[in-house]
Amino acid sequence: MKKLSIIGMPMDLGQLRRGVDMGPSAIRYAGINERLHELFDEIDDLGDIEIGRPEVSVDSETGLRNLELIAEKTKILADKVDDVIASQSFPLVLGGDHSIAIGTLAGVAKHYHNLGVIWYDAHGDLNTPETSPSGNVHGMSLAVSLGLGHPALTTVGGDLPKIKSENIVIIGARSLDEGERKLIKDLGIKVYTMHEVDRLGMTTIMEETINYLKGRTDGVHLSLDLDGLDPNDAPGVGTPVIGGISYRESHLAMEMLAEANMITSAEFVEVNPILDEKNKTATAAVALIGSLFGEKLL
Ligand code: B3U
Ligand code: MN
Ligand code: MN
Repeated sequence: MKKLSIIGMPMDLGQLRRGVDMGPSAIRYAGINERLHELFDEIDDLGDIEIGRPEVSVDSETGLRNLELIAEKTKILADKVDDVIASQSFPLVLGGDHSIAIGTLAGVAKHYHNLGVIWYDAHGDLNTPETSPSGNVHGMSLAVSLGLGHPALTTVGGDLPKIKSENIVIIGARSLDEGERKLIKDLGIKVYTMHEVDRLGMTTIMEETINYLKGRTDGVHLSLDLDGLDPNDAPGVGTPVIGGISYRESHLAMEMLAEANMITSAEFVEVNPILDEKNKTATAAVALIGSLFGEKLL
């Protein structure tokens, strides 16, 4: 029996722009249930995790914004994701800014020894409090999952690290900070920047990614930041970066993942309806989710 559980995580505490807390609503409004109902035997929308409207706080020692709150809320998400997997259902998390991945990965990682991660993003999200140019936690979530960063975050949902550097593939990177580049080199993280997207094409990148992860992992999480796409195709994101992956290339990537039958959990993040044009970005997210779960053109 094929079961899907949808978890909304309307958290905008990992960055400064308001509106990304409405991402889950925008994605539901764009018709996620209708799109997926034929692809699963059962779809359970678990609603949104309660975030509230907390005061913005800045950690005096590190300059990190909303540190304690992000730790508290991502822990709740981790437990929910853990429960969903334990009930033999596929967890699909709707963000929210990308700091939510701290919770998603903490929950997923309880079920896999060698969890693979595809990080589809214009950014690396590999900053630490020492290297972050902004103090925004959404630029740190991949590093946190590797066990690097503030202990309040790296210990969310259990021991660290949640993932291993050799099990990560980043796709679509085109805005990497100095410290992130150094970390990528030091840890040997596999990255397909936009240079490789142009040079190799998405077909080769996905074939290589699938082969690479297939041999070494026992589950693969897809963390898709809508800003990985070009801002023409996905304008409703907080930090757009020109020269991104096209809508078509992204569909191809999702279709190839569906064929490979390897994704065991997923999240779609950074949809900001206030910055969007007629819900274009949420609509793109829903279409990509359809392809990821095996929707066919013919
Ligand atoms: N690398 C920058 C900007 C950034 C990261 N993720 C997004 N923007 N979406 C930072 O603040 O860490
Ligand atoms: Mn991101
Ligand atoms: Mn990004």
